[in-house]
Amino acid sequence: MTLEAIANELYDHQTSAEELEKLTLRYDGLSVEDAYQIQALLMERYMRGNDRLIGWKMGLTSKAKQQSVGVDEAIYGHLLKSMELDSPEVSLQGLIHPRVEPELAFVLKRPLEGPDVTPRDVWLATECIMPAIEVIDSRYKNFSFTLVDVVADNASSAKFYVGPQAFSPYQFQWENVGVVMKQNGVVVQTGAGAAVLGHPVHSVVEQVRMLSRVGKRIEAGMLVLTGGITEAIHIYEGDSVCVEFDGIGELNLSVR
Ligand code: 0L1
Ligand code: MG
Repeated sequence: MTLEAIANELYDHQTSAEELEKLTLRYDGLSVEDAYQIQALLMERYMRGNDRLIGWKMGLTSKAKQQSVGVDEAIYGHLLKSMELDSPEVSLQGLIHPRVEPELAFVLKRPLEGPDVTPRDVWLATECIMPAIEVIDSRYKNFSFTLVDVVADNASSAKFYVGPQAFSPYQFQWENVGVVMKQNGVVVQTGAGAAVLGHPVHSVVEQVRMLSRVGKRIEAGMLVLTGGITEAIHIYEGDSVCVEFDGIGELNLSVR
């Protein structure tokens, strides 16, 4: 089986919302580098259609999430235009077993590249920070995977919603911004920006470094979803999810 054939298999399952067995149960010897190549081929397939790359996302950025998958590194994925929700409503159609998590999105005004990027470079290149909700959806049975599987599946990316209000990068100490997530009025998760690699700016640094290993960079105008501030929660038809970001307002997502 070629990496291209595996990417096509994932494409078919992502677009038909049908679960599949883990790749690592079926194909021997896939490396994390192979998995990122599969991810890139998968994204090229979407972009050969009418889609385009609008940003990047970091995943597994909290110690708790890394432990639950048994890894000690964060991962990245591509964000395509088709994943962006233009209103705070998500349809379950086309999704398998979605979960949502609160995130902070960095929006860049200048490109960022290279292995030596620092938080200072990120601040200089950041136009604004916006609260967001990511809808993740693993294509694997029971939402169960290894590092290789989840990287190949574009880091479980499915949909995301970015709130309408942008904030100055200097307005808050983002690691201290608290988050309360409610599902149908009941508090289900709490966290703070520090859950994301100690500070969400480190997530953008890591994203740039990881991309530099494959000769890529983040372009001006793109956004970076920096990683879940809390654990992700399962969502069901009719749910309403409210995420209160301390000092910067709330986002409300309806599930249809
Ligand atoms: O956005 C994320 O943190 C998802 C990373 C992949 C792990 C998962 O699906 O929970
Ligand atoms: Mg995420």
